[in-house]
Amino acid sequence: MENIVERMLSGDRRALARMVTLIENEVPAARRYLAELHHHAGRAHIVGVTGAPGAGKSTLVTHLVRELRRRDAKVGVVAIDPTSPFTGGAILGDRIRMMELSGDPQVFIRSMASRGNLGGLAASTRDVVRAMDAAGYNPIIIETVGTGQAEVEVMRTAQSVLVVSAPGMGDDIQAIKAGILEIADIFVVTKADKPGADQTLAELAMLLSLDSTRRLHDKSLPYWRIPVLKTAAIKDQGIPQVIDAMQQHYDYLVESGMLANRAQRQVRSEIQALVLHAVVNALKAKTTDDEWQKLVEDVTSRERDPYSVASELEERIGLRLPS
Ligand SMILES: Nc1nc2c(ncn2[C@@H]2O[C@H](COP(=O)(O)OP(=O)(O)OP(=O)(O)O)[C@@H](O)[C@H]2O)c(=O)[nH]1
Ligand SMILES: [Mg+2]
Repeated sequence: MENIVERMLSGDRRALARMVTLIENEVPAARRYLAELHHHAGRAHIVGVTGAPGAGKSTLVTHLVRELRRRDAKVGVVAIDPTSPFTGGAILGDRIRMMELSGDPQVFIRSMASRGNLGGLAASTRDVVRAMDAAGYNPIIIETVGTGQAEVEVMRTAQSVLVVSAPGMGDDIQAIKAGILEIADIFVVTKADKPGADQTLAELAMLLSLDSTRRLHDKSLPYWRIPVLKTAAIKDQGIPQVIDAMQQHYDYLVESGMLANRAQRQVRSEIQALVLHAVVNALKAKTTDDEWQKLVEDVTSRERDPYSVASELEERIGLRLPS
């Protein structure tokens, strides 16, 4: 069998699909393949789409992909945990619409379950994006539900983040106030065919004007004014404008040097996370559950202190010389 990496690089979709499965299952060989793929990645524009359950993210993504295909792009989509408990019946229709797109050889769509730990999801998303990027997909869109810590973590992989809200979801604005404003590069008010869209638009514009003073502090840098756009996906309205804004944001990132900056920050934290992961695994391999229990009890009862216990374990995995 020809090398899976070579097959992927020559455009074999089944090889890419298999690679994604290897990544999701955390198969050790995936790491070796990813090391090779890394040298071929770095060309794709990575776009995150996030927002409350049912805000219209998948519908928007489906229409964005169609428009990108009209513009002749080869598009990748990673949908994380698309089975939101909130929208119930909508999910199936949604998936079917996305499946229609996946009949197109220039579109690669993959859903990923948001099981496992926080860091784990962010790491596998990053690796899946790396694989799609190496395979020539550009842009790559990541859809995540909600505004929790896991999603914010996943959104770090994205270079441009679209925050989606629908009219008449008052909680949405609250969620945005609670932190998502920090990561938004573009706002999209979906379902503009419904009443209340203009009010949502006005509320967002208001929030942004309050926030803009903070962003203007460094006058030497080019300034990105966060656009607030509206779409009515079911009427196919507003979609090209969203694609244009994505492209403009990418250009801004390149011109301001932010793209390179972000890439460096990410690489640094990725390497740190890999080392940390190895340390945790080494610790697990060298300590039994009973031992852990005993150590925890000793510290809790104050017979021992956490520092000397940590020193002892560091010695055991070779991080510290015996004292
Ligand atoms: N009227 C109207 N309805 C829309 C529009 N976009 C999406 N919807 C509907 O809103 C519902 C939710 O849309 P989705 O695209 O599944 O939303 P989502 O944010 O991906 O949902 P989750 O992934 O479950 O969080 C569906 O019933 C869509 O048909 C729109 O532009 N106008
Ligand atoms: Mg969805």
